[in-house]
Amino acid sequence: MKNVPVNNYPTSIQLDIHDGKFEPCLEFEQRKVSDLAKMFSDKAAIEDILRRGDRLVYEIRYYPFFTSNSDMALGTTIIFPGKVGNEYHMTKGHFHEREDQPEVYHCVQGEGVLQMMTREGEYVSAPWKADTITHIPPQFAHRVVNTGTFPLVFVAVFHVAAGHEYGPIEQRGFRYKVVEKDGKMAEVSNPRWA
Ligand code: PAN
Ligand code: ZN
Repeated sequence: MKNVPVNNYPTSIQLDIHDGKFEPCLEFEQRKVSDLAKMFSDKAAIEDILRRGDRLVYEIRYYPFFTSNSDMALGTTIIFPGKVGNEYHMTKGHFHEREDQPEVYHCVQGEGVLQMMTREGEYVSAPWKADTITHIPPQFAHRVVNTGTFPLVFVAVFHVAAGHEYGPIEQRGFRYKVVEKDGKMAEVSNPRWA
């Protein structure tokens, strides 16, 4: 993270739980269907969306609390409702590069699923609704899926030094995919793990 001031004093920020916004926001990122082309499995659905001009899936806002000797950070993510094929909108998902770095996620609005998985493929999913808080141990990759019809907003607390590793999830995804089936949310086996 660039241009982040060091501040050795306590800091408070005010969050809008409806859209995950806060001021000042030190880093802002948007991820579109094109950025998640390796994550969603229905390639024809992706091409169709891209032909019509791409689509925003989620936004991330970061506030790193850098002091002289610590790097705790806050991130808020808003995942807009929608599907690519039958797969619900979701974050890319990643492992932390450092094996001693856990994370806490707090869902402040919406409903969905937090998927977690070790490198060996041990899979745990947590059903999510407003005010579900989940501790993600260091060895678990993590991805949030919005299965509702409203934006899902969550707050993440982590150390910047944790680092993000996206490669393994880009290559194989999680063991299960979260899809709409017969009008309902379902977790179905991911063929890339067969
Ligand atoms: C979060 C995530 C954020 C976006 O801040 O980075 O929700 O998800 P992806 O990074 O998977 O696109 C976090 O887990 N930080 O460690
Ligand atoms: Zn993380």
